[in-house]
Amino acid sequence: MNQDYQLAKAKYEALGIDTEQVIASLQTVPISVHCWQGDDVKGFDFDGELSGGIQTTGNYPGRARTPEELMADMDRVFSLDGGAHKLNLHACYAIFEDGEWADRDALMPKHFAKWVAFAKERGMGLDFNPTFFSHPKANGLTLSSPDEEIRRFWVRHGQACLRIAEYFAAETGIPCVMNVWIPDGYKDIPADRFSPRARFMQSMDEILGIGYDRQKVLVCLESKVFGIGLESYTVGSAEFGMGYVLSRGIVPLMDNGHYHPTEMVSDKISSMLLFSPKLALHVTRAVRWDSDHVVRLDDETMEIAKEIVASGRIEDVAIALDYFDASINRIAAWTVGLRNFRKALLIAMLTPHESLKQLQNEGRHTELMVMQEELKAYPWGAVWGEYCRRCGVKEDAAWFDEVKTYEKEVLVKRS
Ligand code: RNT
Ligand code: ZN
Repeated sequence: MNQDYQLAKAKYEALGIDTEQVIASLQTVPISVHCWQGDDVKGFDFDGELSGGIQTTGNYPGRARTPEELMADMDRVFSLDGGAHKLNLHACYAIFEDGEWADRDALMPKHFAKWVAFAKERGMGLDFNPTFFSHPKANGLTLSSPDEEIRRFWVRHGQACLRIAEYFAAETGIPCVMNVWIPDGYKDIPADRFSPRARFMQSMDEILGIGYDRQKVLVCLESKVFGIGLESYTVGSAEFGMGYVLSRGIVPLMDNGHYHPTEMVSDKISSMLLFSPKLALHVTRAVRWDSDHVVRLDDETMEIAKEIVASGRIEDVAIALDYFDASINRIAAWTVGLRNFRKALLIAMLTPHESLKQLQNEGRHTELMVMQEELKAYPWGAVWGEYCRRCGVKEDAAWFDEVKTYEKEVLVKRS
């Protein structure tokens, strides 16, 4: 056994933590990997601009242009992080064959058969997202549109996606998280804030109204505070989202880029878990705005992981990544964020939560702070190294050599 790991193991043992058990359980935590980091959220069904108030910046070479390229790139990413994964798809990643094409309201399971085969071969589950943006009918409002034809179109899209999510769950045998996020909102002060929200509520009810197996599909609703060009009003605000999910018994999804800058998702997790049996997260990094930068191992990332682990409810939390950086090697961007959240979970699992809770309960706040700060210097890196070795992945930046080779041999040849 590696000597660094031996020493670390003993150090954690003194805190009452069994690193062997931690290593075993970290491997089983699925992190849902977002396909859209690989191609700058373009998808395969339309050739237009990314819309909906989200943006990728940069034109680093090597963007995946086809399903085959995207799959190959994702395989690279999966091979560089030890542990369970899910593959997170958007509806716009439908794969059409033999010149066939279907609009969003006519998507069918068969348009995702190749993704299902990909996931099954790798023994992983699939998550899904209807795509309410980057479409000619998404120039204004979608599910909250006052234009009944447009609104109905997007309701049909949501319903079609629900059927596809059921198909994913049935095929893989793993429940599918289906997340609804709509970009609907206004740049400037609206005359009527009420009606779009009432229509969104009605549309969501119509989507859920077709019925689905709640054990197999976890429908989520992701709220947001604003988007680019949608600064003054967001239909699916935090209050709308919370009211809707709790009253309909679906799952809240919190994206940590979707709140005011001093609001912390880490502080919201415990409240949501008290009122909702399940919770879903989009782990991202907002720099000054919802910029979707690569997830770093920063304080909030670690605090989010700590809250998940300390709650004792990790099984009830669906963890997904959500960012898109086109200014750096996309495989590295994916991998850094994925490994970082895995590291954050490891650090959280190596924390003696019970004894820290006791210090809090006994009012020993000085000692609590001392311990919290001292723990930061504990040798979690040695446990990470051992974890990676056991998973057969590179423990340090050596993984980047593989990415560099792939860039040279594959990515730069895409133009
Ligand atoms: C947008 C939301 C949403 C998207 C993806 C592509 O602000 O975060 O989750 O990023 O659906
Ligand atoms: Zn998100």
